[in-house]
Amino acid sequence: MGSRSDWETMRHAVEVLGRLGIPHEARVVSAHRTPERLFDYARAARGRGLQVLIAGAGGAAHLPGMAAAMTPLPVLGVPVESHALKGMDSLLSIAQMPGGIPVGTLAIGKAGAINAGLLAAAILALADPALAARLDDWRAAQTAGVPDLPADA
Ligand code: RP5
Repeated sequence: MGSRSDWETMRHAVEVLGRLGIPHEARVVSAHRTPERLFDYARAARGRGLQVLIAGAGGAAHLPGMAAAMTPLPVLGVPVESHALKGMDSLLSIAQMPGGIPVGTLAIGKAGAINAGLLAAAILALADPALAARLDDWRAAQTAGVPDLPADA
């Protein structure tokens, strides 16, 4: 994530990864304030054995696109809700990548962070049957947890 201030959003991705038993790490890496840290992190990611990057940032959110430019790994972008423009700035700056360097962009805020975790899990599950089974169980539990009625009778 681009800042510690993004953690309140990005912790939801981390919670999903933890719940599904996926090894992960969380780091603050800013495209603007720590560009060399971003370069080092993205360039080393594949060699360190990372398989998917989730990049969350707000405002002029260059982080996911810059990360995607420097690694062949799939990069999932989470637009963090900004104060001034409610995350529309984040969404557009993450989603509107020029053809050639993709960022898989999720929804603004908490829902996007949760879904980034789930989408990362689905990508990893393609080559991990045990994780695929855990993801199936998670989805079945979610389905079972949806009540029929809108309120208690
Ligand atoms: C971005 O600027 C970060 O991703 C964050 O969403 C936003 C504001 O950062 P702070 O000023 O709160 O550190 O780079």
